[in-house]
Amino acid sequence: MKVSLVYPGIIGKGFDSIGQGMDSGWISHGLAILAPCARRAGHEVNLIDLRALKGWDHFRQTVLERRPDVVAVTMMSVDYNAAVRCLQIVRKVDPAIVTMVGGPHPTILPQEVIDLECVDHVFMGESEETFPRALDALQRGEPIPRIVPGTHPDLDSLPFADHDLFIEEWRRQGYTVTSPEAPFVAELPPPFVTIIAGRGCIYNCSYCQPAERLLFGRQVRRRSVENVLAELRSLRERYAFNSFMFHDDCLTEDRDWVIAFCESYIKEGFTQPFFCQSRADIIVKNEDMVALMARAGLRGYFIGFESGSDRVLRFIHKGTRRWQNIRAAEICRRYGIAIWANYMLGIPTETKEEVLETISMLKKIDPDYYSPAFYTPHPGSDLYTYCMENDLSLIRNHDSYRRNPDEAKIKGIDYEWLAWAVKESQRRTLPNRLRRWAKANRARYERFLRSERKIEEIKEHLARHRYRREGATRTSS
Ligand code: B12
Ligand code: SF4
Repeated sequence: MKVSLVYPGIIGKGFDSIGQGMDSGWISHGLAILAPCARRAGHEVNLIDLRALKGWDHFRQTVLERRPDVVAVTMMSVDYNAAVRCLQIVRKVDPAIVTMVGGPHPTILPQEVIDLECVDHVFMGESEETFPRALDALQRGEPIPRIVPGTHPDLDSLPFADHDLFIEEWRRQGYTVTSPEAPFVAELPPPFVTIIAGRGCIYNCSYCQPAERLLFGRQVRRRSVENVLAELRSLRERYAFNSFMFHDDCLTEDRDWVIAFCESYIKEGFTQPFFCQSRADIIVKNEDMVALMARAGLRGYFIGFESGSDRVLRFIHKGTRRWQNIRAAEICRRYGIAIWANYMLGIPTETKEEVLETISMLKKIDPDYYSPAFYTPHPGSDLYTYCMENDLSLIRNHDSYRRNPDEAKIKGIDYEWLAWAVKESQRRTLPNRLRRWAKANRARYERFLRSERKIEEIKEHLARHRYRREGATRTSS
């Protein structure tokens, strides 16, 4: 079968935006793994990435040129409109093309997608086994169900994510790609790549779960350390990457795995810095693990602090406390680990006083990167159900599933005041500004001292060389 996979993620930066930050500079691991799985079964696969196209006419034209038997689109809730438009265009271009859709949104709300006239088959959950099997069945002319349930494959048996699926398509569309994926912080120099070591999450945050479990099951499955290192070796050979990021929801949840990985990473001679996601409670309970990670190359954690109010943290079932958030930041500072702070404002039931507690917590944490969000009810999460039951959601369009703090999401919340709170949460205190200035300038001063020492060494070396030459000349004369 000739298959065109479609990545519809234009909600962030739009068409023609490759390379612009994480929204438009990162690959989709879902598609990047499904491609080699389908190829392994003998199917021909290409990618259409809307972010690399000029607009809808360009998409139509590309489908006409590629002439696929199957178009398979991935879909987060936020991608719904773009994904559906793709499928409608495909239907018009050639009704004989079989259309498939998978990913988080169809897994969580399959009925919303299967009712669409432009969709033939909906895949739920992980599809490395079911997708090629369905393509095989189609090829043999056998029927496949309209809704295909997922499986939970053994992760070590899967092929590595095919970064080239994306890079080659971006190049084909005229982009010069110097880094496989877009680096996003100063600590991670290009060439930069992302990888995933496992799937699932044991925690129960009510703004997220049970959606994660619907996708990946109740058990967290992690690839073996050796399997992840083998992928890193192959990425090093292919792209000579200088830094990377783990996409795992919470890599540090499995302490033994992390320790084994860090020890092997160091032993193998890898020195590339990396970021990963973690939680405040884990950092506080495992300072020795944090120290080892820093020694191995960890340069930053994404941490979901979410709120500075213990009541709100309890309400969202975060399982962390305000003091842990602040202590975790102190530990990160001790080991030179940058903090990417994820936090939400406008959570249902949250008072202005509680928002102020989040602001005061952030002043203490002083993160390197602020990532504020207006709480957004996502389908498949307990808090979404709570919002629906209490008629709180203002979301009328899938485009609004972005968490960006620029749009009202929940009834009864004073978003004008919250806009002030977002700004205020990112205003550093004077002592923090001074501390950062001193740190930045100490680094600059140390660089100056190092270059001065180097110049002195060169001068000495030249003087010795001249002395030997002149000495030799005098002896021979
Ligand atoms: C990395 C990541 C990102 C990255 C990169 C995304 C990318 N290019 O893929 C960034 C940071 C950019 C990002 C952004 C956002 N993300 Co995000 N992200 C993730 C994360 C942590 C990992 C994704 C991943 O690679 N998973 C591993 C792969 C293997 O799984 P997969 O993609 O689901 O694919 C498998 C199946 O779903 C299925 N499948 C997928 N597609 C298809 C298609 C077909 C045809 C078939 C047959 C099967 C199939 O098979 C695949 C293999 O098993 C997930 C959480 C998670 N653990 O998955 C959240 C997650 C996907 N993100 C989420 C959200 C909400 C967002 C944002 C909206 C947040 C925001 N800023 O507002 C944005 C929107 C991005 C956009 N489109 O503009 C939600 C989605 C929830 C939902 N209902 O849609 C998730 C689930 C996190 C969560 N629990 O809330 N994200
Ligand atoms: S928010 Fe993060 S830690 Fe909480 S359940 Fe979701 S993936 Fe797990």
